[in-house]
Amino acid sequence: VRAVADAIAGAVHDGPAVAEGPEEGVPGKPGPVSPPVAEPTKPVGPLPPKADQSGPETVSPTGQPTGAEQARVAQSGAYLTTAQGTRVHDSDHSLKAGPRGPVLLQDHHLREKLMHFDHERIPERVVHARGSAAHGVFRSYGTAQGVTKAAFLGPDVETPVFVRFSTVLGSRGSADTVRDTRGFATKFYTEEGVFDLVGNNIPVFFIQDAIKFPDVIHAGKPHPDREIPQAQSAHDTFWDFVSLHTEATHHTLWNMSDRGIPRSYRMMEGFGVHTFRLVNAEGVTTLVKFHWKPKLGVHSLVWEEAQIIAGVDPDFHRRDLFDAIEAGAFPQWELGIQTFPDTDDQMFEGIDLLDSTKIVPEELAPVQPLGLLTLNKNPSNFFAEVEQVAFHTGHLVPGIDATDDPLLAGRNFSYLDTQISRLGGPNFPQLPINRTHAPVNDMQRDGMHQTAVHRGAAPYKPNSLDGGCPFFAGADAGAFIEVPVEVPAGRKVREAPASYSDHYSQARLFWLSMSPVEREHIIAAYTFELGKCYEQAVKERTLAVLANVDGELCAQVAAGLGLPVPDPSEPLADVSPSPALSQVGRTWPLDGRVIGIVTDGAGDLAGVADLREAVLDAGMVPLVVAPTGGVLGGGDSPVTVQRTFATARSVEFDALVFAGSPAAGADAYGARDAKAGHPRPVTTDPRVLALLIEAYRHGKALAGWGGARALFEAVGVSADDSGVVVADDSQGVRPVMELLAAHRVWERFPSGV
Ligand code: HDE
Repeated sequence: VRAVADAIAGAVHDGPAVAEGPEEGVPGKPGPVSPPVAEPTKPVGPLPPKADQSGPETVSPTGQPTGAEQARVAQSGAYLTTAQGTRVHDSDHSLKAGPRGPVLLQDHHLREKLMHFDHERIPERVVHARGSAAHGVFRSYGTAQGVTKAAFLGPDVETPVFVRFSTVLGSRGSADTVRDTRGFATKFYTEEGVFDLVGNNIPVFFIQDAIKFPDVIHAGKPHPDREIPQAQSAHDTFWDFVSLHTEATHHTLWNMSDRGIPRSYRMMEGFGVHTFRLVNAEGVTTLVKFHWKPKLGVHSLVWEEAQIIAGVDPDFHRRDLFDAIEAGAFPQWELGIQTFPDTDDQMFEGIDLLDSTKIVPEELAPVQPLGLLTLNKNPSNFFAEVEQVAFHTGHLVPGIDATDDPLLAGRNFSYLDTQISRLGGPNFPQLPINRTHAPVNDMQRDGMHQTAVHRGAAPYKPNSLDGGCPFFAGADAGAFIEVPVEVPAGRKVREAPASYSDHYSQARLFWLSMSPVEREHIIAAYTFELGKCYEQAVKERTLAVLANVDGELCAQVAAGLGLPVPDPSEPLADVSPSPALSQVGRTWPLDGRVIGIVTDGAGDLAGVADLREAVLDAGMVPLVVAPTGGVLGGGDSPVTVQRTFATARSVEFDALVFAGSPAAGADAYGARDAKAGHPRPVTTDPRVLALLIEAYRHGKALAGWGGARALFEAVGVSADDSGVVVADDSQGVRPVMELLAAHRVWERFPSGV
């Protein structure tokens, strides 16, 4: 084989691949031909697939390796081939009748290559199109055994998972940091089949009944005539809908809060939203709500930051997740449940558990931890895994069942349905990322994109021709048996229960639970979004909605819009705040936080190197910013530059440290005059000033030594301000790291951004 391969390689590399070049400039005589493109390296096999990314065995009729081996078969051998496995000797030129002649239809390689390319795209998800994902493992504590018989929730059981995070409204190529709800969908490959927990980072939804889903999404998506704005709720149709359809008020308030602009997927909570029904080995049922709690805490961007990032780095969240996992800083979440007795009315403390616009405050029902999720592996191929993964609320395992939440019922229909058009047929469970890790023996046959070669003559039941196989399982053999709950009898109606008409009490509860800075952000968000609307009636109607939530909120937004403050149309709800809803006031681990170290490239480089090490030791990411790229200094501690004044922007850092030349003052950060090759007498580089001013405005910790004081003063930042550390050397600025535990310097707000 090697000899044949070498011979072919020789023919390609060394032999005359194209006929002798015709003469130039002679009419009727062909001109010279371009030489074949040389390979840059010697032939080697493809990269091995990452471990454990394949599904169970499928059967090949010819005995070729399948299942776990399939990835290798899809891409093996050192030589380029057609899809039929025929080796290709040229993929750069079409087959032509002479170098300037017409292209020949017999060129199968050209035809196949273009045909495949023409069909590379599939429809993007109708919602949640923009997302990114990672593999991981869920380790159960075993604490849920009293309430569920789900095997993957037994003590110390480890289950492989795949988690996809997403925005909702934007297209596949839209920016990550737009104001929106985020999806948090988890596929557990359990031994009893796949369990999908298809949740969001916001615990409530805009609508109570799935029949309204097309309405809310049509309102939020770009206007159908001009297809703008992309990935935004700041437009007339969205606000038109949510001001008319007031059950959306609670979710909208969450979107306008800091929860609508997360700092990172790693720093988001997740919620199952609906109430689910767990059943234990004795058949006893419990109603529950699922929660994911991030180990790094729940943190957000500020709005101006989110807007800047959408231009500077639209892949900010995707990059953050990928980089953290590549660096070994594996993000973790604890899965927990709130539990409620499975009463006939399915109410808890006056809260309707079947109404997905309501939460149950954690102070009334604490979240009880069940296990730990760790994301530890990035996908190998974005399309095959992140695009082709198909979640479904109906993918349940024994011990976990649905409730009669009408929103959940609609979802249980919709997720299966959507895959038919998105993934092109009914066989999407056979795609590697969707394959269950449990044995499959269904009687589904044929269909588009069938990849299995099923055996047997009797894909029906009952049968005697295949020996009766496969057999039904009882509960003792791990069958999924729907919990036989009583269904309330009644007339067929298109109605909702009376409790569903409470649209404001929990919006008010959320508002009252916010700290002053979080309230300021909510007011600013409403003022921004409504300020982007053109229709006066839409703005006025939204103010009428806000009047029923809180007078101060309504008055402040009205002031920003220059509109009168309406009176509430109903009494304000008498509710108690839930302190657990606020993101401010606690401290969190520092892992993976990004600290920019800005140097003029010539100053205290030993100090920069020393600080870099200290940041790394603390589990954070130091990024050195200098006037130009390359390596600074030399000797024992050269410093590699990661960002230049041209590529750095404050928004990618959680804190900035300015390491100037001792006593050089503000001028230390000037740009170099490339022509002269030496620091020119500077006025301070405006890009450095922008770094500093933005970081200050966004409540980020700042520090500096050796002239930083003068630089800070040049932009009106005092060394005595909260969150500013000025010292004599790199050792002295280290306390800046501790400031990150609170995420931001909250004392700098309200700031007007
Ligand atoms: Fe979804 N939703 N949804 N949704 N949803 C989809 O399924 C739908 C709802 C959520 O990363 C679609 O495969 C209906 C609530 C996530 O692949 C679609 C209703 C919650 C994702 C669909 C809802 C979600 C989706 C589009 C109202 C939070 C991304 C593509 C009854 C609990 C999953 C797809 C991924 C995706 C329908 C409401 C979460 C069309 C009809 C509530 C995280 O089937």
